[in-house]
Amino acid sequence: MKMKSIFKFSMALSLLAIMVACQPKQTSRNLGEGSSDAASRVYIAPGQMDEFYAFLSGGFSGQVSVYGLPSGRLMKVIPVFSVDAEKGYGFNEETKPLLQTSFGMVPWDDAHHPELSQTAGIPDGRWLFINGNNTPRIARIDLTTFETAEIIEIPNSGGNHSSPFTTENTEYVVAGTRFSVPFPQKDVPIGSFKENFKGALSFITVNPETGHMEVAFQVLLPAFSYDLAHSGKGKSHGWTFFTSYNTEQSNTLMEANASQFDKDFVAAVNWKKAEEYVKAGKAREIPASYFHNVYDDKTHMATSEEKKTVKVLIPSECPDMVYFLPTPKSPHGVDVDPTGEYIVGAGKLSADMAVHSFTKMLKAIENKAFETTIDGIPVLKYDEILAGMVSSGGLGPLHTEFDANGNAYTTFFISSEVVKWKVGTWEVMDRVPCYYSVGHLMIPGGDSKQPFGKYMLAMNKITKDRYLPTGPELNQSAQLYDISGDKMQLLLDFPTVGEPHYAQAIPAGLVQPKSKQYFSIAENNHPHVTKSEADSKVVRDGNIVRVYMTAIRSHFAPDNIEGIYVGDQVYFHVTNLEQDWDVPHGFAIQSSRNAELLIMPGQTETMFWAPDRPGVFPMYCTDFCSALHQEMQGYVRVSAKGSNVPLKWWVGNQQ
Ligand code: K7E
Ligand code: CUA
Repeated sequence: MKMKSIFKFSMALSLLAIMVACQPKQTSRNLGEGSSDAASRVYIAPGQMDEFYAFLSGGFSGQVSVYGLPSGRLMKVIPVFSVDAEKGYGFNEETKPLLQTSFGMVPWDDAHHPELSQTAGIPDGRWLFINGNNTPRIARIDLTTFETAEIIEIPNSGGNHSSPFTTENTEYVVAGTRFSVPFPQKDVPIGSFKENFKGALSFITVNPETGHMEVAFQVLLPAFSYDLAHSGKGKSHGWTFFTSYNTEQSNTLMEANASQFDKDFVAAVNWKKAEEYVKAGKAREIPASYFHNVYDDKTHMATSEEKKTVKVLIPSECPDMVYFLPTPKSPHGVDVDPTGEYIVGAGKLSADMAVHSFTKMLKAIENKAFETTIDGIPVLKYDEILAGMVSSGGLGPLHTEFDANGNAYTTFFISSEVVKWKVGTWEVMDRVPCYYSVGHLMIPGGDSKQPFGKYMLAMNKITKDRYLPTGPELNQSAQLYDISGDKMQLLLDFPTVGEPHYAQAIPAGLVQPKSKQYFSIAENNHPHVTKSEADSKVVRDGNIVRVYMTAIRSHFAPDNIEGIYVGDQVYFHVTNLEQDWDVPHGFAIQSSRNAELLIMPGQTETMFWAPDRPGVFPMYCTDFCSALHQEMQGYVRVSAKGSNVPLKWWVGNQQ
């Protein structure tokens, strides 16, 4: 820490250079790679703010974490698919519906790919989408509140991995199934994979005003594993590209059996054509069950709706809608360069990386240069669509992002490095090691039409000896590189929350001015809101007791309650009356089998409590809100069932 304060002074660099030069080689603290020069470039002085917001997926944590770049400072963890006790997410009554699915409430998921909404192909800072892989879902996070605003379940899918990857104007986010499943889902022998299983690619519309999602249609493809996707841009706007593996259609020992063929496919879906078919009534409306959950900022509640049908397009009935682009070998990522011309398929078992040309693809379609047809889907001739090969010498390519200067950056998992290459000439420009086993990488705006560039973040699966050991489980981590020069330079390591698969980053100025500070109490339409302390009350209806409670620095009203009985079902509807930034109040009561509430200014949240024994139980505010926060407390008296204690509540002397 002492080191850091030195950097406050402008002479820091030369001073440090002298110090290092004067010291013997064996220092107690090795400054490591990049050292002083790198440190100054990621150092954000206390009180200063970062240049970018970065949103990292939490992988199996089910959450999204928000970091500042270049500092790597963690600013928030946004709960999305997993319940989060810190924020009461999925514990309070208001957010529980967000986690509803056709299987009931599913309190966890595996969150992989954050994707910012775009306007004209450029991240616009309105929303962040992310897929839930395990119980197929897509979530939308509102970037004015940094909270999950909506989750939609994806029907007829098993593992929503190639998702959400928005189109140029956020017309759609997409969802391709990683595990093909019986279509429709039913009890069949697993061995009947080839006849009964299918792979659905879903297109989900996003309302340009509200952001609300709706499954517009699904395209039914053969039972392959649809791994990743990216939507076209510029000249390829109107198409979305999905990689596939297991075109062998095996259902066991996949590590060997799904690696037999020389090439698998990139499925190119012309979604504008698909829209025409839907309009022309070509879609089959089939029964389905999936949930659509929306949080409302005025009622401060989420509601769930079950959807019962979905529109499905069958490629054999809809010519010209889907093509297969042969791509070596079990491709993982598929990435489209900023011009929209080049489609990079990262064949993870292939030495070289095939880049397809969109222009050549259109020509091959026009010339009917087809190798064969699978279930009505033409397979284009590989040689006719190939733009070039990137021979990097790297092993295990996974993902590619782009900068604004015509360069691409690809991660190699096995050789644990990022390789920079020139789009168009396919020439390798630079390579840097990652510590270790890099998966995704991210450049701010690096999958958009206009990369913001400057930094590249590598997300590593294995960290081995990079941090102090923490038992058997070691953190995953991110590494920040400066890419503004010819050579990439490692600047910073920082540990992550969960396993980040992908990330997005955006200049702070596109998000920061819209950040909400509090909710208007006047506009609070929660059905159980209490808009002033005078309105606070306790209402009994049979064994259901509703406490209409307010919170303001530094007391609850009421803060004394009597006449609650064992067996009652108590709902604390707590409204935070504050109308100021950064003044949440918390709420907790002894023995509650719930998390706390964390109520933002102007918001109402509800805790359910079922007292199981007589006594007097304390409740208190959990968030240090003022000098008298510790005094923000009260009592609830619980009496035996059938006893005669009257219902009473008060604060101060107004008993
Ligand atoms: Cu995008 Cu990790 Cu889900 Cu590759 S996946 S690493
Ligand atoms: Cu309210 Cu502490």
